[in-house]
Amino acid sequence: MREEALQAIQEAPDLDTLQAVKTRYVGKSGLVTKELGSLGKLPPEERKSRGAEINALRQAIDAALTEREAVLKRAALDAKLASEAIDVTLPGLSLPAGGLHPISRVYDDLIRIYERMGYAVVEGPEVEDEHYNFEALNVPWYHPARDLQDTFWLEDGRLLRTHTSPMQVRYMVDHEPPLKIVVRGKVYRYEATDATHESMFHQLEGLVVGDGISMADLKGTIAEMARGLYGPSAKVRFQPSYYPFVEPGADFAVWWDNPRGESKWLELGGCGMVHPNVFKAVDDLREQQGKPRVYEGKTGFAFGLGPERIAMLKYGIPDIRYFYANDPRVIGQFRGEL
Ligand code: FA5
Repeated sequence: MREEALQAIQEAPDLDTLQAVKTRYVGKSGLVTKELGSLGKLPPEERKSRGAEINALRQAIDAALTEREAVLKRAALDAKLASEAIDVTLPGLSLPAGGLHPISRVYDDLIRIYERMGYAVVEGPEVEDEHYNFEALNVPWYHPARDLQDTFWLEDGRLLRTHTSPMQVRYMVDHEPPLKIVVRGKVYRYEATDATHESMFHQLEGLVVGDGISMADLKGTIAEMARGLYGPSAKVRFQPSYYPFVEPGADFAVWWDNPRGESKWLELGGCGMVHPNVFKAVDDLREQQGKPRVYEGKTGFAFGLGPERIAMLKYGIPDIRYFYANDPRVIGQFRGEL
C-alpha cells in the first residue's frame, strides 16, 4: 500500500486528483484510517508494532501529500500568471479624442484679447430681420451697397444675416452707453465660393460707444489685437474704405510675420466710426419700445473681421472650403488639441 499510495501522490496531475488520493488513503474512511481502526482486533502483542507501522505510513503519506500539494499549487499559480500576462509591446487601442475646430481656437484667441480689454462677449440671431441687417445700418432698400453683400432671403422680409453688424443695433436698443462688446457668430452670403470665400463663414464684430470715442481709439484697439495675435512687433495698416454704417470707414490689415517666410499683409476686415444715422435708427427703435433716446451726440467705433483668414494662415490651410467640408483628414489634424 505504501508504494502504491506514494506513487499515486507523486503522479497526481492536479490539485483535484491529489484531493481524491488524500481521501482514498487518509480520509475519514480511507484505507490507512481503516487500518488504524482495525488495530483493536489484533492481539495486544501485535498491536504495538502494527500501530507504529501504520503511523509511519500515515506520516509518510502526509509528508508526500504536503510536498505534492505545494508543487501543484505553484504550477497552478504559474499557469494563471502566464495566461493573464499582458504583452506591453502590443499596440494599444486607439481612443478617438475630440478637439476644437480651428475656427473655435481662433475665436478663443481673439476673445481672450478682447476680454482682457474689458469687452463683453455677445451672440445674436442668424435669422435676422431686414431692418436690422440693412435699414438700421444706413442701407436703405434702394441703396447700391446692398449689392456688396448678396443675401439669402427668407420669407416675410427675413434673411440669413450677411454680417454680424445687426447685433450693433440690437445691443444698443437694449443697452445704454457706455458699452464695449464683441459679437461672435456665423454669417451667410449668396455668393460663388472659391479658396477664400465661403457662403457660410464667421465674423467677430466689435462695438465701442461712449463720450469722445475717436478714430485713435479704434486704431489703438486694432493694433492691440494684432499684438495679441502676432506678438509685440505686429504692424497694422488702415486704408480708406466705404461701409454705409460708418463714417469715416476703413479696411485694416495686419502684418503676419511668419518665420516660414510667408510674411504678408493679412486683409482682416472693415471698421470705422459709427455713422450718426445708425445712432438715430437705434434711438427710433428704442422710442418705439418706450425707452429713452440716449444715443444722440454719442460717438463710437465698430469693426468686423473674418476669423477664417487668421486660421488659414495660422494653420497653413490653403482653401477656406476645407473648414466646413467635414473631411476628417482636415479636422482630424486638430484632434486632442484644446
Ligand atoms: C462687413 O461684413 C462689415 N459688416 C464689416 C464692418 C463692421 C465694417 C463694422 C465696418 C464696421 P465685409 O463684407 O468686408 O464687411 O466682411 C468683413 C470680413 O469678413 C472680410 O474682411 C473677410 O475677412 C470676411 N469675409 C467677407 N466675405 C467672406 C466670404 N465670402 N468668405 C469668408 N470670409 C469673408
